[in-house]
Amino acid sequence: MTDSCIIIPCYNEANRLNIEAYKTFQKQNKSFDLLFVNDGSTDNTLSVINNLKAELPNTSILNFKKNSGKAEAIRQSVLSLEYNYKYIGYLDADLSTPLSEILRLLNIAKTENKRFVLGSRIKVLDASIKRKVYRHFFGRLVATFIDSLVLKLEIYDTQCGAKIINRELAASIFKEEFKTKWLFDVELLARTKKGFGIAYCKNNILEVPLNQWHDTEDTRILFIDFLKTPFVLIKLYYYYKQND
Ligand SMILES: Nc1nc2c(ncn2[C@@H]2O[C@H](COP(=O)(O)OP(=O)(O)O)[C@@H](O)[C@H]2O)c(=O)[nH]1
Ligand SMILES: [Mg+2]
Repeated sequence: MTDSCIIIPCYNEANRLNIEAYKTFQKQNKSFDLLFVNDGSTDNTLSVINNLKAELPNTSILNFKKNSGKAEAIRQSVLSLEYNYKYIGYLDADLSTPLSEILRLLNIAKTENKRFVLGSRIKVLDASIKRKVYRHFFGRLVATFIDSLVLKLEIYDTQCGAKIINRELAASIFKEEFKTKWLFDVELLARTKKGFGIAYCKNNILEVPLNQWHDTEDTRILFIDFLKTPFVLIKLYYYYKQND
């Protein structure tokens, strides 16, 4: 057991999981534990991750019979973790953010003593950030509203699926059920701000530009959920509104 655990939410990932990438990385770097969470998949994700676990060091599995969505699955996983972890993280199963990058975020959290480290997809010359043009465009539009309407923390990218959070902070911000399905990362930040204040956020949250992020072909997000985004943002605005 290490001092950090990275949660990998999996919903129908049997064909998308890059087994070799997980094997190669985890055998070479035993820097964190991996927790694969199967969230009521209807394909054979469970047997794929069971096979993976048999070959990988520091790996465990949580299996939910019924699908409850990424936010709730990660919440339940965080709440189930042992107290001896210092850091908890999560990462998309398709490795859009590679494992080497989540390790870099973890090391930054440790050396810079930060409690919430966010991977950020900023397209700059020497980074390899590949997102389809329409996803980049809508992603930036939503991100702009998220920060200017809900958070007001000057965060560029809340929606990247790679995060590292100090365990004590995580225990507090994952305690209550989320109000939304796909914007729970925003809720985590809004809860940090509401619970600990803006000065705490400025000192303890760090956004780190990723060197590599590659979109994979398909997505589990339904078009209908995407259409609902403006209404969800308004809901979040009213729910987490503060006098600041
Ligand atoms: N636990 C759980 N994870 C999910 C669910 N839907 C998607 N995910 C996971 O969330 C991550 C991101 O999903 P993806 O479809 O790649 O979303 P995108 O990259 O934002 O388009 C992947 O690890 C998925 O397996 C769900 O219903 N439950
Ligand atoms: Mg993806």
